[in-house]
Amino acid sequence: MNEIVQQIFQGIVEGQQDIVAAGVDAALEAGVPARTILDEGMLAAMAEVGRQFEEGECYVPEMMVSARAMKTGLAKLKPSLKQTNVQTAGTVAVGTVKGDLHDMGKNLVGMMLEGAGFTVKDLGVDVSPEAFVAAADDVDVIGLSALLTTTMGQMKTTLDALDAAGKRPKVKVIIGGAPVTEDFARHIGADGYAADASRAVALAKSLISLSD
Ligand code: B12
Repeated sequence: MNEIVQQIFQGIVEGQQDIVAAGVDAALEAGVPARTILDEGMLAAMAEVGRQFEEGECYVPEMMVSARAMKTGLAKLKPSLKQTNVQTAGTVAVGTVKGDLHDMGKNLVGMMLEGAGFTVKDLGVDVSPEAFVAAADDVDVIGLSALLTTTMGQMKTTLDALDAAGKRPKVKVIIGGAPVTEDFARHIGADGYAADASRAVALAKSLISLSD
């Protein structure tokens, strides 16, 4: 791994915002591609934090400082991830479902969609089914994010609410988040699932072109 990328990785695992911010600046300046910084430095570091939490090597406070360091790095990286400015491909509302406060995956998906030319409405975290229903009229696609097995059920509740409000025919619903699978998406009747932000972009594009 590139030395600066290694520093970013370590900075996120140890929750050192300043090191991460300086590392991202230095890596970009040295010509390291934004995708390498994201994949090998930042996402790999969050996966390591998740592993440590699971194995009892770190606890929620450590996870929070790592998350803060990751957010600082993502903010620095955002302009480079969005560089491809093309014309609007459609409008997507993204949100993390009710009861769930994890927002980095959702933010990243939003950023990459924007980079690909979509207009993105960020509904935030802990979003109620009613709020997703209210957003449905103005968008082509709704992206639901869930990181907890206990909140995945909210995805089905949200789909049911959209259905009950008569919005399902006009809006495509895509889902994602660490515990979510393709099978689960099919089971609850979502229009698609993507494992990461790049695939989310490809999925949103394909669903919009299908509905043209
Ligand atoms: C950081 C973190 C936190 C931070 C969140 C900060 C924030 N602002 O987001 C804090 C400390 C607040 C937190 C709290 C909790 N957390 Co937490 N957290 C994590 C951690 C380490 C990383 C998550 C992350 O940001 N990853 C990086 C992002 C970029 O990846 P991602 O979210 O997976 O997103 C990618 C894809 O999934 C996909 N994607 C995501 N969303 C969407 C949406 C769409 C539409 C699409 C198409 C794709 C897509 O694309 C993204 C980009 O590639 C994970 C571990 C892990 N392996 O996931 C645990 C983890 C999710 N947390 C866990 C737990 C248990 C909790 C708590 C319950 C802990 C507690 N006892 O309080 C609380 C719950 C709070 C709540 N109500 O939400 C567990 C969940 C276990 C389970 N099976 O349910 C995990 C898996 C840790 C573990 N290994 O045990 N957490």
